Amino acid sequence: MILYNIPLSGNCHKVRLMLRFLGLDYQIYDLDLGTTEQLSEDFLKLNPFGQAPAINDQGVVVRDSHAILVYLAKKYGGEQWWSEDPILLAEITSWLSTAANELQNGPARLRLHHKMGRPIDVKHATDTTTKLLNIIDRHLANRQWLVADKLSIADIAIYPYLALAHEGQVNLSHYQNISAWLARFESLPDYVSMPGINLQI
Ligand SMILES: N[C@@H](CCC(=O)N[C@@H](CS)C(=O)NCC(=O)O)C(=O)O
Repeated sequence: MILYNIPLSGNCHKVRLMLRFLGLDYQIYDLDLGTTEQLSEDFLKLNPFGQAPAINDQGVVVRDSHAILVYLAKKYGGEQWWSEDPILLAEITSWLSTAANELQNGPARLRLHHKMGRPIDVKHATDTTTKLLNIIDRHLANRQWLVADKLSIADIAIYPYLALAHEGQVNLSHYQNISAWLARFESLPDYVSMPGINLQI
């Protein structure tokens, strides 16, 4: 399997984590952003949106971090990461949507701004972040993991941009349940970090 990757991308880190947790063999292909390789004709054939991550699994091409998590869970992971129960499946999917929406438009966007200098609507991203963090912190008050009290792709989808939130000048110290969940996640066997993550453990 080949992972088309951007080293500093939290979205790519979701896939790197999942591949490690599943113990799968893979090669990393780092896209050269300096030459806008993500917009090259060859890469646009794999992902017309010109974004990483994408994978090529023996000819099966999947783009988008959440679609890749679903694919890997269903193909290689099974029920431990996923669920066939309609209610639990809906809950997992709701967190994948939160990762693609509020997490991306809140903490990830603030990181883009403060770390990479991208112009954004800071107030909107900050308000989105505050609302999101309060919701997740309350949700984690009486559970270890986001869904059904077991680790799933929901946790993997949410993890990187919360662990990187400090790079967007977001202070998580008063969100005690989130901090405990980050530490729990980072204690998992086969956990792998990325540049920018300050481990909570
Ligand atoms: N919805 C996509 C978003 C992917 C995305 O935004 N990728 C960024 C890196 S985090 C990217 O490829 N940026 C390069 C560009 O847009 O030129 C996913 O979850 O995979």
